[in-house]
Amino acid sequence: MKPEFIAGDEKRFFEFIGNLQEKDKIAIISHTDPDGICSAVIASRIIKPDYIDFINYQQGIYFKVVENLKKRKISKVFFLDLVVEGEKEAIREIEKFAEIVVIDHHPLTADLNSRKTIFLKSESRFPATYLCYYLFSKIQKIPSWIVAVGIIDDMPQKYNEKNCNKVFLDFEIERFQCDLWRVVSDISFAIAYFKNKEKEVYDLLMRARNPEELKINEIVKKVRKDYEFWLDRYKKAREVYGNLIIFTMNPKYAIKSFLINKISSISENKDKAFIFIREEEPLSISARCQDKKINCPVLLQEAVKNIPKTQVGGHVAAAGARVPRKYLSDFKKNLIEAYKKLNH
Ligand SMILES: [Mn+2]
Repeated sequence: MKPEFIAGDEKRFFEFIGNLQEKDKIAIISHTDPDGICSAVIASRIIKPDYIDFINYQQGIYFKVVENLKKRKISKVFFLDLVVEGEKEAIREIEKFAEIVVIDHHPLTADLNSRKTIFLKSESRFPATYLCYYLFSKIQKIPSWIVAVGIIDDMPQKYNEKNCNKVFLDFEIERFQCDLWRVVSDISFAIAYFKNKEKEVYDLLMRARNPEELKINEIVKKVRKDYEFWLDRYKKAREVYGNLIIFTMNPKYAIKSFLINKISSISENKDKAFIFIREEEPLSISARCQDKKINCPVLLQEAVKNIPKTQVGGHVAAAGARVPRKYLSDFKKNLIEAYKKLNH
């Protein structure tokens, strides 16, 4: 399956890679999820970055990124699995001192190709890991299990415990014998464990020649215990309002997205809307509706109405929000009403 780029020119990418010089200072900025981390690992095998950082979208984050790149005298920047179209100003600022490659698959909102920027964008259905594999494996062989992990995690509607090995055939990646599902969930747990220190997971993946060499059993055990506890709580304590399901949780590790992805992608749950709330300051809220009957950002936007200092973002089937903790009950009340309204 060859990815189709809806913006950008592959040829320019290969010229860019061919023109990299010893004196270049290279940075990779990638997304904090498995797709982003695996993308960074694949790219790093070939371009040997001097600086690497993992970010998640939040207000003002690109301002910090620009400062960091400047300070480190970076001359080439790779943005992977990140939406940068809303950050035109930051991109134009970076172009004053560096050249840029963007490889992404989130919905296209603007074409940022310029003399200094190679902006490669595909449709959402091709994970960034796969785009990186497709491009970089033309230069050097890439270990297939790392590619498989990134793709599977990005496609919870398609891959599960039983069919995950199909990824090798579906994406024409060389088969690798291992308990692939186990590796995928172990990596997700490791990311939860190292929340905000995702580079640790990247380093583990860079060092390991095969999944056995990851040696993360102890870490995984801790997070899995937390995960199983909250999965059990979910079964007993979730609030059900027709097809709207709300669950408030207070886990030790960052397992909320993993749990909501797992539960919402079960086939009998496809028509339901899920809202998981992590009790921290501010509340961290995830919304999922796999069949897209409910538009998640619209639902959340309605639910934060009249609540100060909130943030909402995301895609139709998966979105997130931040709400000050003291407004938990207002948020829930609004949410139930908004759901009723949107479901009619
Ligand atoms: Mn992705």
